[in-house]
Amino acid sequence: MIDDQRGPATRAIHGRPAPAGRGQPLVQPIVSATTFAFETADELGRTMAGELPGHTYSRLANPTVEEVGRVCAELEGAQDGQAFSSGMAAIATTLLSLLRPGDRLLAATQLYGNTYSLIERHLRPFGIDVAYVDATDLLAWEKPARVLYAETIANPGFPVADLGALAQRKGEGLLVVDNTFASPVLCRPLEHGADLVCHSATKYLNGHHDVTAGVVCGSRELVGRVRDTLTDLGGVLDPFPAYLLRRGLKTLGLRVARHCENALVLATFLDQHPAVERVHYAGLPGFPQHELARRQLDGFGGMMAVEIAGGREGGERFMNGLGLAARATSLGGVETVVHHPASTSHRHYPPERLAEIGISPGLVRVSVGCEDAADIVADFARALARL
Ligand code: 4LM
Repeated sequence: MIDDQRGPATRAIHGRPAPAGRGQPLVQPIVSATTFAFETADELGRTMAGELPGHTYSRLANPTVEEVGRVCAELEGAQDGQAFSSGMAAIATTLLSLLRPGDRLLAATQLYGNTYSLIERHLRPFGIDVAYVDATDLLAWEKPARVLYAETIANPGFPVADLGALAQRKGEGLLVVDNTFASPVLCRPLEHGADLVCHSATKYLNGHHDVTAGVVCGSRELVGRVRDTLTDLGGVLDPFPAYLLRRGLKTLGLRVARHCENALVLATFLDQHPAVERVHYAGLPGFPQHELARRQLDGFGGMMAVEIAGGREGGERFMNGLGLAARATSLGGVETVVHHPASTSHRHYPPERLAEIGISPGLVRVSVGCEDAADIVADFARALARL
């Protein structure tokens, strides 16, 4: 962890101090070159070997992409950060760099669907010993494991992982946390004892539903290990989306504050509506882990789920009645979107397992955007009135 007294909005806008010198570009330019030329063959060889500083080939390192890693590291209070071509590339590369056949992976029961299928379809067949435990069952996390893996606010039911308590139970293992739903504005897992933090930067970090990217932050040593694996696997971010992501990051503080404000207004409205059976939102006093969320997060975030009477059919009718909110998968952008986890983001889970982890067939997930709160509420009120 590094000590930086600046607030998250300042860190997101300014990143790490720029190099000294007059006439420096205020924003990071797009360096589209895949390869870099040197005066001598020896210089090229020594730079590639890491003996001299500099760039040689963009799969190994690219200045525009590096800037994203630096800003995210700054936001997470990490020594180092690395950008990837997607959140899944970040997660897969991280887990493959840390685990070997025979190692145990202890993972939370509620995870994004493709993280679950990465574990089941790829890591388990390669000889990783996988066990799932409820994020809230702290005793279960005491089993020795090489890697402990959880999401800060889990997708899609939102149980909040007590990161400090998990860190105390990790023993010799490494705690890896997917911080996508919280964003570093609301939670910095390294402050609670995590070793590595992953993000789907496709969501809040970029924030505009127009870039697919991922990020990993942590100590120089661990991120270096992940970066070595990335060089072999190749899931690198391209400089053009890296530029957009860097631009999106500048408004992260503003956007997350607005997402939180709007979500609390919408959750309070839905919670009192007779057609809504249940609202899952960490900011509501009745949420099972409201106190933990209050302690660990600097805000309750923009994600919630609602259960409407009538199961899957009721949920679909409700979704189809919305006008402002888009029916779309993904989350964390300025536009409000709704989706049905059981048929989209979590379709990889067998139905009985979804039931076990509390994801009902009618659950509708809402990613509350940055529109005017009154317009979002009016849209949901109209859709509920039509049921
Ligand atoms: C979704 N999620 O839920 P890329 N980690 C978390 C996620 O929610 C996601 C990823 C990683 C959704 C996508 C369709 C907690 C994705 C994967 O899509 O590979 O950037 O991130 O709707």
